[in-house]
Amino acid sequence: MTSLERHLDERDLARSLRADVRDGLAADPKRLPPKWFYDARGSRLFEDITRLPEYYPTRTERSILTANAAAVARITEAKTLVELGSGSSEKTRLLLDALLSRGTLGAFVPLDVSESALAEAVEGLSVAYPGLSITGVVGDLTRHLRQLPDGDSRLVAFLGGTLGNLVPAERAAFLGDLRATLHPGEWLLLGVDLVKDPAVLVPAYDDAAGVTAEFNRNVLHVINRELRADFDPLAFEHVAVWDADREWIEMRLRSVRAQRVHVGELDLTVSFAAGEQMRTEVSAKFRRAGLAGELAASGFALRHWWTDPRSWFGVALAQA
Ligand code: AVJ
Repeated sequence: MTSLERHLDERDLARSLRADVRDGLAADPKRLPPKWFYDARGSRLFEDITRLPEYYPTRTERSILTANAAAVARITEAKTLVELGSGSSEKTRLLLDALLSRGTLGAFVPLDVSESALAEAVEGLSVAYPGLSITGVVGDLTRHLRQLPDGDSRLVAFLGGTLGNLVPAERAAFLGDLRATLHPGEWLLLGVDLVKDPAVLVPAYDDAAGVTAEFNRNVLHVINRELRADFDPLAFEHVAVWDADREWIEMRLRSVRAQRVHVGELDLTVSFAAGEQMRTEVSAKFRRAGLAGELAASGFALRHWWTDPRSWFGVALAQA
């Protein structure tokens, strides 16, 4: 029992990439949104990142979910699991297994922008969970939440710390939208990376093997291919900095020399000064109290909070 609902196609994606690149390269300072890292190569590089010794979030969140998935199932008794930005199905399986043991679950609804990644995940899960109704939704989590299938007793999982890719105003809009699609009493399971010593944070985004640097530069390969641009990725250096005031990691690309880049599809030429830095990602880090406040402002009540022994990562269970 599987199906796919499409709210996005190649033309929508191409249109939004063009708009993001046009706006981002015209901004001062220049910026590109992190969602364009994830073509097939970028998704593979991100999978590699999750296994790096310095990148603690994935394995830390997994340990928290392993310890608490049964509690999530007992508390929520969810009939439908919705997963936003579904990604690695390993964590999904922890939740599916717990909800199936509890006996409440009937349906799984993964939402992702990548139709190929989604189709693959749906295929794999339909074999492992033959009795489950699975509806993949191809969509953008900042635009298509309202199109999620209606239901009762839904649990929406948004894991991995991806909420941190949104700046505060975007988070408020996203959480407000999500709250508006849920009925009172339905649940949100949110995984967030926590504020900690920059000596731990910075290497997680600037690993010794250079995988994150390659991931960061991948956005230039994507733009070259999709928009007929001529970025020389090796003329840009990876930068990761901790912004202590805003409590986020910022990834940037630094132009090693003065250079001009042409973007054929946009009929656009842009100049970079030597040393100029372009922001490619914000990865915000949270504190329990701050997150509880953001949730409350959007109409969610924080009901449970789980963390690891070092308090490096947090998993929040909130109720609409
Ligand atoms: C997938 C957004 C959670 O911010 O840690 C990993 C992406 N960027 N290394 C994160 C990422 C650099 C990751 N998220």
